[in-house]
Amino acid sequence: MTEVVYVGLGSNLGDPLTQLQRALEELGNLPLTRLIKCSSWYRSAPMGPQDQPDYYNGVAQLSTALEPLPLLRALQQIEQQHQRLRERHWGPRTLDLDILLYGDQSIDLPDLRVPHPGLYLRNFVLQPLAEISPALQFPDGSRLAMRLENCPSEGIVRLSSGDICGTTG
Ligand code: PH2
Ligand code: MG
Ligand code: MG
Repeated sequence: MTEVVYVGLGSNLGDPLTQLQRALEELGNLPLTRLIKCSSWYRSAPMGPQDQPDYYNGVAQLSTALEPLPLLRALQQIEQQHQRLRERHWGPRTLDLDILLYGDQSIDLPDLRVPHPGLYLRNFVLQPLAEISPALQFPDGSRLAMRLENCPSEGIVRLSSGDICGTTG
């Protein structure tokens, strides 16, 4: 069984755009997984502690036969390859990979909650998501367009335009 999965990418340390671009390649190289679409990159002020650099964020759409927990472990392994250190909650990081949506499943495990619990409050996730899947509906039946309308749009800038995967169609 393959599922369509959305992964949020974020970085604010160590040449963030290079980290993110490399991470996309690594996502595409995961076993049983194909990278389908990616958003533009967005720059935004940090949510949480303000004494850290601005973040760069984007969203990738994957098709995968990895189950949720094996996918989570694989994403954590990629984060480790980027010398990610876990120092403080919402602190700066070289690479953050979050499972945002896994098909239309709701998952509530000690290590993994899907949809991502912060999803509806984060313009740096909803905006790139809307760029690649504007008609998306969440597992609770709510629509992305409605969630976007209810999320503040301040402080976020879209950087590149078009498809950063380097694929067409
Ligand atoms: N991630 C965090 C904490 N704060 N702020 C922005 N703008 N973007 C992020 O990805 C982000 C954040 C923890 O995951
Ligand atoms: Mg995160
Ligand atoms: Mg994370």
